[in-house]
Amino acid sequence: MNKQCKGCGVILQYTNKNQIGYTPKEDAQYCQRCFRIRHYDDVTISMKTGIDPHTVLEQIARLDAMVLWVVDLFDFESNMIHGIQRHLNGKPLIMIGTKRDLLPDTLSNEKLSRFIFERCRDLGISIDGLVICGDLVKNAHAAHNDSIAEVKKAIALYRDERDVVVMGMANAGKSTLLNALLERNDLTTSRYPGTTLEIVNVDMGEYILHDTPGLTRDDSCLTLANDDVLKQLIPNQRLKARNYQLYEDQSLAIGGLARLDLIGGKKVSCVGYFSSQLKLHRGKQEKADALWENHWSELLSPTLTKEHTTMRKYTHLGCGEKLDVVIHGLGWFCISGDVKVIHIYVPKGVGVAFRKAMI
Ligand SMILES: Nc1nc2c(ncn2[C@@H]2O[C@H](COP(=O)(O)OP(=O)(O)OP(=O)(O)O)[C@@H](O)[C@H]2O)c(=O)[nH]1
Ligand SMILES: [Mg+2]
Repeated sequence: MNKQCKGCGVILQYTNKNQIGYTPKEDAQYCQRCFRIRHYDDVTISMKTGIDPHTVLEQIARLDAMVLWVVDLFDFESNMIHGIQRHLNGKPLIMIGTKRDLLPDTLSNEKLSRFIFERCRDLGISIDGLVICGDLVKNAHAAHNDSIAEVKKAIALYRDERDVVVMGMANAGKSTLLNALLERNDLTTSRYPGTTLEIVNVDMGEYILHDTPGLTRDDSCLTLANDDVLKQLIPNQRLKARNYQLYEDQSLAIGGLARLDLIGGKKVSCVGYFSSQLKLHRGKQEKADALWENHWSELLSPTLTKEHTTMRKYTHLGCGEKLDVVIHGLGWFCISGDVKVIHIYVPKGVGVAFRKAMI
């Protein structure tokens, strides 16, 4: 009988070293890829774009289960799945916002919840409940962390004799959440998207808990970046607000990845929320083109591509009370003040969203 890898769900095979599912040992519980991720943090075969999201959604739709929709709070915009309800055949849908520990602790959970419900409403997404979680990697069961207790409460409230399926975008923290619920690190997790490859069924006694492969989107930096750049994009510690007070036209470059121009303001506040491993360069807007031309991929690094890319420009007029300019998979700027025109330049293919501020 076909045996599944306990960590990623792939069917184990013993013949082809270069194909997923390979293990040399017939009695192994994990494939060699999982073994290497778990012991050496080394992904031998990247499956970042190798999983078909439509098939995964169809498999989820067929399950008789309530849904825990895991959403990375740092990468909230690209974790949104428009029309998610359509795919779920009326299953109860609870959003689990993860990685709360990466967001500034000056942001209260109340304010964050308000933001999430409003943003979902604006995007036409309706959820039955919300649990905000964080610090699940090392401190899931620490006395101060009630995340897992809250998730269990939500399961008890909505399960109604059904099973439970955990779904969401790749890298959102689904398998980490399952391990925390299980209190065992059975499922393979990694900092690279595309770790879980097939649905994994975990017997919880009263019900089956299904882990699922993450969905991917083509317009996220997480999908487009190579592994070296990925390491720098994904924050590994709490975000520090990078504050800029601007009194004239200015430009901010996030390495060689993206550029923000703020024009026509006499007093503008701009706060960047990006991984601390990324350098932000601030300068006069009139010199920004030359800086980009002459220093792209050297001073301005990392970059998404090796070639000098044509950047796509998005424009927003004014910023209302407070506006977030979000770059999918990368982070966001929060802008307030009397700015007239905002330009954001991103490599072709990368998505941008403008939203009412989260923080
Ligand atoms: N800071 C922080 N990181 C987390 C948390 N939960 C998960 N992560 C990290 O997020 C990354 C992805 O976690 P996984 O559990 O593998 O994510 P996944 O959703 O199962 O990913 P796929 O299987 O690729 O779809 C790993 O580097 C985790 O350590 C959390 O609560 N806080
Ligand atoms: Mg996973």
